Amino acid sequence: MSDITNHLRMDKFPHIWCPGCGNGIILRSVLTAIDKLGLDPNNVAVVSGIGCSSRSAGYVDFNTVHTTHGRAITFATGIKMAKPEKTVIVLTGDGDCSAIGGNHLIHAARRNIDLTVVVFNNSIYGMTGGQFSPTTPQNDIAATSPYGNLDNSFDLCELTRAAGASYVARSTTFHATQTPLLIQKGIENKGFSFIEVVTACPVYYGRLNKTPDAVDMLKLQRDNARNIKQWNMMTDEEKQGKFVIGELYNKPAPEYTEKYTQLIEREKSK
Ligand SMILES: Cc1ncc(C[n+]2csc(CCOP(=O)(O)OP(=O)(O)O)c2C)c(N)n1
Ligand code: SF4
Repeated sequence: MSDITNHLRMDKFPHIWCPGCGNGIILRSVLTAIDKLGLDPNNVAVVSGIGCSSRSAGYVDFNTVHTTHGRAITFATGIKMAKPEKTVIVLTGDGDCSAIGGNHLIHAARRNIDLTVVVFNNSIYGMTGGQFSPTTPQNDIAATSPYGNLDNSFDLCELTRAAGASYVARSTTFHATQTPLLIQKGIENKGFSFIEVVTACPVYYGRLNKTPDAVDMLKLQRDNARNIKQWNMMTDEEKQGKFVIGELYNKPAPEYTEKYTQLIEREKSK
């Protein structure tokens, strides 16, 4: 295995992330997965939107596009359609991909287009100062819900699975050794792969919700995550306050750019 720092643009450092932020752990997992697969960096495109998490695309030495807030998946779709041979990876935040970008997320999943989407789910808008996002748990505090969030939150894995993703997984920044393997399998899947990584924003989410310490936030991930095998044997009562991690769905299905190429070939041959 080579040194993954070879994939970093060191001239872009120091990074913008706060001490204790989980984003670096996730970026390392992405680079480890790419490295394990031995992908040629020239054949990898990394696309992001806007947010603390989305800043990742600027730090990695592949073909990269740091796009507009919420539109990472649309740019990635265009890249994949034009260059189906490329490995296209989207690095996005929960706000970026499921609020303003929620429409693009479900339709990319519905098409089963060959993208690997890694969402850095810190349950809040970090970059803009702690507004609630579609994954902020109900009753939690955010800058825009000082008396508690009224909204139900999205389970992003269930959402993308229902929309048509062929590979769905969840991990946390505490489970840092498991995450690269799940991303690796997502990249290998020929279709829409969605990997949610639960992460910590101690500065906004943590501070507003009585867990300002980054280590305490990691301990919560450790204590509340249950592996899929264990999860499947738990009662509904035991599942309260817990969440499932691991490979949640993996069922190959016809992929969009392949179907598109076949359609062109078929029409040309007429
Ligand atoms: C069209 C548009 N709307 C709003 C914004 C402001 N904005 C920038 S980042 C962001 C939220 C980021 O949250 P998330 O995607 O969860 O990423 P995080 O910063 O938490 O990693 C918002 C609302 C913007 N840049 N562009
Ligand atoms: S504001 Fe939160 S998400 Fe953004 S860099 Fe700081 S800790 Fe990370």
